[in-house]
Amino acid sequence: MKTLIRAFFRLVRLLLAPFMLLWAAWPVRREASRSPEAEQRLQAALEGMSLYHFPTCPFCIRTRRALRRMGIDLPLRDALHDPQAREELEQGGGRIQVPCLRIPDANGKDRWLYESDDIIAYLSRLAREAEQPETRKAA
Ligand SMILES: N[C@@H](CCC(=O)N[C@@H](CS)C(=O)NCC(=O)O)C(=O)O
Repeated sequence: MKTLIRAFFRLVRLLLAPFMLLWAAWPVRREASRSPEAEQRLQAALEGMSLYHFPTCPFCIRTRRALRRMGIDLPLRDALHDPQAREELEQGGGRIQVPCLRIPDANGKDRWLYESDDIIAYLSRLAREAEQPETRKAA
């Protein structure tokens, strides 16, 4: 019975995949562009980060679209098709769940941020702080 249910969901995922990919590729409205100085600060803050994802996972697409909207380009690690990325996610983060943002730590111990809402909020904050560095000092 379990196998049947799993096969059913796999079939549903397969049928939905083209629509999900279309949604993923659909244009987004880009937020106002940053000054070169803010862009430089943002790039410094994003240094070494990567996003672990599945190509057709709705939470991942939502996150990737939010990144495009914010004009943030992060290296993507496909934890569905790339066994090494999957292993890194499981070993580093502790579980296979995507999206997950890998944030390098100065001490060499990475932080693994799960939950699309949290990832989007975290990156929005970095983008905001890059625009207004004084808010970072005040916080
Ligand atoms: N609440 C989470 C949900 C994430 C989620 O359910 N991701 C699914 C893929 S769509 C997952 O990682 N499943 C694990 C697996 O399929 O092994 C979020 O918003 O990020």
